[in-house]
Amino acid sequence: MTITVYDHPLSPYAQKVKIALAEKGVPFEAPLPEALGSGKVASAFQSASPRGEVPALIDGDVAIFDSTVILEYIEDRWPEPALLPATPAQRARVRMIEDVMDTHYEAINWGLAELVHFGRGEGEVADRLRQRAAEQTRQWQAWLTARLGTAEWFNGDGFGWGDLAVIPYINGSTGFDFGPEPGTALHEWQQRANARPSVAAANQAAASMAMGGSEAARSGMQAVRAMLERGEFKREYRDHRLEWMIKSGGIDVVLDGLARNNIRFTPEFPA
Ligand SMILES: N[C@@H](CCC(=O)N[C@@H](CS)C(=O)NCC(=O)O)C(=O)O
Repeated sequence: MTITVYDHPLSPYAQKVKIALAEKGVPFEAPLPEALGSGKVASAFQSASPRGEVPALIDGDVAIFDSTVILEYIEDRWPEPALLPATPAQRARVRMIEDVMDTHYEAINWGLAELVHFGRGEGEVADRLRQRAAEQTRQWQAWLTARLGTAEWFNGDGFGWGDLAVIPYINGSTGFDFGPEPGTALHEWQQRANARPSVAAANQAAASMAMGGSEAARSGMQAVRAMLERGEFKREYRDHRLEWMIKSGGIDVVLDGLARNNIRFTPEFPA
C-alpha cells in the first residue's frame, strides 16, 4: 500500500516527514493538496488535516496530522533503522531540540517569508522585523551550536531525528541569507546533513518550487500575491507565529491582515 504525505516542498514540517521516510526506505507519494492556504480545504485532505496544514500522512485507513505525531508513528511503524537515540535522556534531548525548532525557530523564517514573499509590513515596521529576525536567528544558532558541542550529529553517533528536525530550518535561514557562517561547527554540520540522500531529495523538491527562482515560479508568486490581496489566500497566524509577529514589533501587520481578511487562525474541527 502506498504511503501518502500531503506536502508542500517548502514546508519544513513536511520535509521532516519526507526525510524520515526516506531514511527508513519507505516509498511514498507526496501530492500538494489543492486549496492549501485558502482556509478551505478539499475533503480528503481536510479529513486528514482539520487544521488545513501540511504535512498529513495517510497509511491505508490511518490518517495523521502534525509532523511530530507523524514522526512518532513512523518510528513505531517502521522501527528500523531507529531514528531516535537509545536512552530516555538522549531521546528527551532530541525532542527538546525538535520542539524549539518547530516553534521558536520556525516562527522567524515564517515571519521573514511574510515580509519577503507575501509583502507584509513596509518601511520602519519591515526594517524592525528584519533586524529582530537577524538577532533572534543568531541567538538560536548559538543555542544550537552549544547543543551540538563537538559531536558530528545532533542525534548522537549518527544522523537521526535530532538532525532531520533541524536541517529544514537551518536551510530556511540560509535562503534568507541568515545561514550559519562558513567555517563554524553549525555550518559544517549543515553541509554533512545536506549530503544525506534523504535531505538532498527534500532540498531538490524545495529548490524546484522556490519562489522567485524561475519565471514560472515568479508568475505563480504574483498570482498568490493577487489572491492574498483579494483575501482568497490566507496565511495561518497560529500559535508561535502570532507570538513572533507581535513580540518582534509587527502588531500592525496582524491588524492589517485582519482588516483585509487575508490571515486566518485555527478552525474548529468538524465532528
Ligand atoms: N505543527 C504542525 C505545523 C504544520 C504547518 O504549520 N504547516 C504549514 C506549512 S509550513 C501549513 O500547512 N500551513 C497552511 C496555511 O498556512 O494555510 C506540524 O508540525 O506539522
